[in-house]
Amino acid sequence: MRPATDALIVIDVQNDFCPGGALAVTGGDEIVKGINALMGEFQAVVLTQDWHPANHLSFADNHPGAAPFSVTEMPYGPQVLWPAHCVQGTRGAEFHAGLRTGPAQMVIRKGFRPGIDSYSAFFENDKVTPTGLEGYLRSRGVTHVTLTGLATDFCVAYSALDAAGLGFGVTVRMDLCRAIDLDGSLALARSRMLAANVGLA
Ligand code: VGL
Ligand code: ZN
Repeated sequence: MRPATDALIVIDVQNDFCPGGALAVTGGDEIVKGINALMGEFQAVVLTQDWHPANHLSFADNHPGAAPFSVTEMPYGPQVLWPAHCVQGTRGAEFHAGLRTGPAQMVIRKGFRPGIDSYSAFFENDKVTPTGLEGYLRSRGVTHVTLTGLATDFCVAYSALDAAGLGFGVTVRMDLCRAIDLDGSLALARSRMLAANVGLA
């Protein structure tokens, strides 16, 4: 068992990010067994859930004429326009059926405001609106986070970088993550994480 100061954060292991889903990540379902096993080592386990309203502005469908995976400018900066995914209350937004959810004490939902996306489990994409996860972890005495889940180059990497910026020790279990890899995004995420002193295990 790891010390209570080390929390496992499982990012977005949801149907829409698994094969057959609306924004499927190659091999997204391959990591479920390993994550389930890892949960047994941690006293603090948090799951995150991408949780968008149908009118979310990160969806290409909500920008007439825009192609999925194109980039638009939002008030807070550039934003990839995704296929609609993880819509609140739909099957696609549910956790993968094989994921153990019982060991988690906390489920944090993000991306629920129509006008702003939230890749990170800590801050929305404007980099200032908090999700509340930092306060939850600090009040439990957590000083280190271990990250797994989907997708390596978006929600996992943004969460890792924010956690490091907040002063947490951070390890990303790369073997228990899978990437979207859009235009070199995986290589970029990897180098940014290394530069931020995130441990890639
Ligand atoms: C994610 C794109 C859009 C992720 C979420 O979980 O990495 N990526 N929404
Ligand atoms: Zn999303």
